[in-house]
Amino acid sequence: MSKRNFPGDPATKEMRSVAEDLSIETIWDRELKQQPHCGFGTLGICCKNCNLGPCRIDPFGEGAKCGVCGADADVIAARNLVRHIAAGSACHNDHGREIIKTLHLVGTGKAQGYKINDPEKLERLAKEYGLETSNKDSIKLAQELALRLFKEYGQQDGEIVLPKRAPQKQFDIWRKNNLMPRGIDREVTEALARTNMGVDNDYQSLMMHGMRVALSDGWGGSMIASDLSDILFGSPEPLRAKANLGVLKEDQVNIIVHGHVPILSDAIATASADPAMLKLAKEKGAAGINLAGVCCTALEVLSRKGVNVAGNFLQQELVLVTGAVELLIVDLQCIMPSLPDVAACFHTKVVSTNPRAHFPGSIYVEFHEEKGMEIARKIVTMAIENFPNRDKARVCIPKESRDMVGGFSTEYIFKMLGGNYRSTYRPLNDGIIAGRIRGVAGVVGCDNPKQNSGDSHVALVKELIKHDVLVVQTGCAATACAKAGLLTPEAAFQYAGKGLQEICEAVGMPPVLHLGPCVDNSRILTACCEMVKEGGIGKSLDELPVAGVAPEWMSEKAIAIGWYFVASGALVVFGTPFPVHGSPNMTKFVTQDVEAITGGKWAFEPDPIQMARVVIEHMDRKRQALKLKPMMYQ
Ligand code: BF8
Repeated sequence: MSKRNFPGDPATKEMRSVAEDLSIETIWDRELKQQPHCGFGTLGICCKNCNLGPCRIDPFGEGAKCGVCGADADVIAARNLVRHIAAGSACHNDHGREIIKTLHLVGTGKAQGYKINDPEKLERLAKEYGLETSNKDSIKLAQELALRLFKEYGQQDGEIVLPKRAPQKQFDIWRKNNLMPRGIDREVTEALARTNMGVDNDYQSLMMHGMRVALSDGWGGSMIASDLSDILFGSPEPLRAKANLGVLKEDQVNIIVHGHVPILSDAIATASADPAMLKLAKEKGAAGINLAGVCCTALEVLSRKGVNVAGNFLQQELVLVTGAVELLIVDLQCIMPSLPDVAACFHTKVVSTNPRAHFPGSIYVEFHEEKGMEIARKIVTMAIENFPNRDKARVCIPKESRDMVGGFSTEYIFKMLGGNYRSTYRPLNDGIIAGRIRGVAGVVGCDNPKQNSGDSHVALVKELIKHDVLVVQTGCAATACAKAGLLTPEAAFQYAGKGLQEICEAVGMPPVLHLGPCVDNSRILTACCEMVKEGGIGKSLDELPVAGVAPEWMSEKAIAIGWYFVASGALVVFGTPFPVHGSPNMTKFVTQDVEAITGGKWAFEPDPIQMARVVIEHMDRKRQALKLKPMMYQ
């Protein structure tokens, strides 16, 4: 193994060295070539929305203070930011749309290999949407609910339904400030229209709409995606698995699922366990079929099927550098265009599957739910048949993988805290009231070579749990901490403060709860609603001692998520700012002024220990405002 001092976990370090020795370019090499990153882009003050430009604002000297059309730094930064929010929300909302489509196909008997796995949740959701549920079987209800949800996507006026889950005070804030999403697709479309040259030229008005777009994601598309995924693929319950590149197996056919939408990965998981497939694998000389995942789709099949996680965002190329992957199957989102080039250095096949996401150099096998199992078996067969092509001499699988527990959900937290007979959030609220738990922090988002390649998450989360902050996680941040062993009950004894430790011990839970992929950030919203409902720690989300942090964010989806939390009353801390600092007014709006509107606001802090400080101080302020007891052990 190399002695080169790369950041990241041990398996990442090892495989980066291997990649370097093989002259395989990875994200870290490309990041270096981009330095220094464009200053105007970083500050958010370049505009290419029309052909009068591209324009840029001089933030320091005597140069241009507005673009050719007259837009100043405030308008340019706001327009750019709203477009980021719209793009991120569109990704989540489109993900939700895909799952509604599957629900509809199940409801019309056309989806091969899919069924209703959680009929009670289906009924609950149908009732929330005002559907008559009595005397209807799940299939009929699935069809009706799918049509109702499609309608909400295309709705032009009124309000979407799920914000009703929020506490009344929050709901009233959204109504009073005209922040309530009217339809899911409508808000994204309007964002693109408003940010055209010469439409909305007021940065505050633009940002108000940006928040409405983000809310249509968090309380709309993402929440629908999470609920329907539970209904179709099963509501998660905690299960043990492993995380990091060491989950690959030298003697088995290794198949990696990568992307986001669980429709495909669920079918691949079923096909990989098919006895006929296993028999074929043995005939080809393999001891079995090993399915593992990368990025959020990994976390979908982890949460429901206990499939191991091979890696997070930054490790997607390194998985291939092991030389042990027969087939990488991708759908969409967060998939590096470089993957077919890395795969071409080995025998690995890359199969792309979604008509929205094409990858030159990959084999395209279009996925349709109507023939889901048939296509999944075809892809798994391609992987098995590729096993004899593996060059064993080039295989290098790091040993490193860590035990983890995944599969927590808003509903399971009820059961876990209260037991089967007295499902309740009471012990969590009591823990906060008594000063055993300081508050709850969502540590979420991507890993980024600009930051510390995953190390920031680990340092931040250790610091938070040491100060009795219960941490909930999703996405690549969760994988980063899983790789450091923080997602096990045992981690409480090693890293948590005494108060949090006592709660973890009593309940038998880890100090860091894995809530799933990024769309499941909506579970954090609903868990916060349950905390308010349980009583004693405030009447709305902005009164709770909670915060969201994304130390290494990179995706526009992260901006959308952060904004739906801020619009829902939370403090959100990003490791690096999104591009607004070229506009002092926008910077003030996002870090201060917005608080008077929604109760939430942004902070930016690169150092993980300082980041924890910002969160802890915020929680202490909220605790003081609620007149809660001082922390029990600090
Ligand atoms: O949606 S955490 S790198 S994989 S954007 Fe992407 Fe970021 Fe990972 Fe999932 Ni979320």
